[in-house]
Amino acid sequence: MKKSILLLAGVITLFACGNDKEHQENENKAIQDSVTAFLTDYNKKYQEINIVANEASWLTQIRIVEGDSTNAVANNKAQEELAKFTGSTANIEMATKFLKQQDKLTPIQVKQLKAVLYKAANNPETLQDLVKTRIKAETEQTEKLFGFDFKIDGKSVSTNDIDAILAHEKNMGKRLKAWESSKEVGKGLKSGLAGLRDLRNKTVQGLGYKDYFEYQVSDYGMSTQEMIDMLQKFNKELYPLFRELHTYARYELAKKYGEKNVPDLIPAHWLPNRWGQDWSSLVEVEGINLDSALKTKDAEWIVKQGERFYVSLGFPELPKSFWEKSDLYPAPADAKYKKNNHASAWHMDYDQDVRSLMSVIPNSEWYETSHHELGHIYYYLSYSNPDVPVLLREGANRAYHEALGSMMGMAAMQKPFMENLDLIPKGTKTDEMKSLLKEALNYVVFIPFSTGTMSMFEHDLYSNNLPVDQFNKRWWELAAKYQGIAPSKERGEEYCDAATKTHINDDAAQYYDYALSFVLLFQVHDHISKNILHQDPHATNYYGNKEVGKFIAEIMKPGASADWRKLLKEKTGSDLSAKAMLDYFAPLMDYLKKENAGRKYTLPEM
Ligand code: X8Z
Ligand code: ZN
Repeated sequence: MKKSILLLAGVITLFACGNDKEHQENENKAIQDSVTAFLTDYNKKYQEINIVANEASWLTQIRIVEGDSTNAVANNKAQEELAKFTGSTANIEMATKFLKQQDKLTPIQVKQLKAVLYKAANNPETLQDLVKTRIKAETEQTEKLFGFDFKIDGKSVSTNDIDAILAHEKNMGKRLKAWESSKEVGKGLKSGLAGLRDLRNKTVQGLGYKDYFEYQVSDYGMSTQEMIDMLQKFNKELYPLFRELHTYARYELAKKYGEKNVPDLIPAHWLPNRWGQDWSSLVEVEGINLDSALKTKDAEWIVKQGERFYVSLGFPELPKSFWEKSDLYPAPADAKYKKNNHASAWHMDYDQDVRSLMSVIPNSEWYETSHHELGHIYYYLSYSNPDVPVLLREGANRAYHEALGSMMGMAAMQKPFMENLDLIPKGTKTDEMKSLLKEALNYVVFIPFSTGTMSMFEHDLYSNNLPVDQFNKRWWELAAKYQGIAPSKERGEEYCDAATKTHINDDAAQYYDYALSFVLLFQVHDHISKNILHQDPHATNYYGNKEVGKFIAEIMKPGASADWRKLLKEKTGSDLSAKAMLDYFAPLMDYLKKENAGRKYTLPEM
């Protein structure tokens, strides 16, 4: 008897459970349907408005004509429209309301709703006037930066001209002039930067972010402190090697320029890059001279070669419109306009309209950069598929977007790859340690710049409200501390050397993306080399390997619908870590210690 009562109770419970479950499922379905309706509409409008906004923005970057504000005015209007939509109170309220029931929604719905709120925070309707002012200030800043007429001895020069001087010129006077000329643009950007800092902070404070730095970092699902800790960790891990490189560079540069005194801090104009972020052209590896090999090619070959590489891995050819609509080469010297001289990749319509803005000339810098930009382009194309809603057509995180193209650029500069392309004769005997040194002067040297000088400056700027009369002082304090470099003479507050770096103006509070991307790219490269190619990570040839292509495409395809941490673990078996990068450069430590024996180290041991 008892048994049957129990049994009956069980049946009733089960029945009730079934009912409950069904009820719950119906309720969830109803909510999910309303969310789908909202998101379908949002995605469609977001895409439409972005097409107009991107087109307007594109024009302001490829054609900057002094005294002609047509493009700027049109751009401001288009950006305002986009801001009006993304920041609309109605959209914020809907997304917030739906997110209150997030346990009833699908993960991809939750991700999209969060993306709606994230985008809204940059443009809240409640702060419409502020947003409008910020948009105008941003357009003005970009025009000033890229409309600037760089001059040496009164003669206009391009940034490519300046870079060539810094890469090759041995005459110190000429180097200094080129470097100083490259910093003139900062003067006119200082007040704009201070204004933008305030406007950017105030807009995101509207939706509860402490400041713009915190806002940008939150895109990784991290707090400011977590990001700073991670950056410092990576910098610390690479520091012993950087310290050796710094010592090596001081002595080698002094030798190269015939300077008897080896300075404690490297004079900024001694270095082959305007910001000292890449010192690789300091070393030449006998037998591998990519720059001279590329002299026999033209600029178009460089970009086409990038495409051939991706196609060889199984990626599609670039859409015809890429070639028709991109702006890939420098403006002619006598052009009546200027263009943005920094490389970028554009996803115009969140679908197949992809473009790149570059100023490619046939040298190793642009060879690498072309691979980098095409990495963005193939990422765009990969996630533009029906499984990824428009709102999530972004990288798994921003660092992924930077990493994959940079990885292809690095792979395209390894010896077996270049032999395969006949960029160097097959069977060339080379000094492998020298090659590794050259690579370290690029990838390792970049870490203190990106984690330190750039990121700490922007953290000070946005989170600590750095006073405008300390911008330049702080910039050089950080450059000394992290990069071990210094200007040749005191640079007062009339300058704003930080603002000569593109990203400080138009990609604010995001430069750590690149630091993380370098760490990430070595992690992914390590996996590809060892587990797919079964080759030494120092000497790989990705070319034509469809397995490698498949692996990269699998990372790209889900875009931001993937959780970046899970994806990394799934794909490489580890969390984000500098281990692969450290392993890669480990053989250099002993070599450099020997080279540096008897030399004075001027960076602290730490
Ligand atoms: O800005 C870039 C890319 C933009 S898509 C060309 N990079 C950083 C820089 O130039 O400062 C690539 C690596 C570092
Ligand atoms: Zn990039």
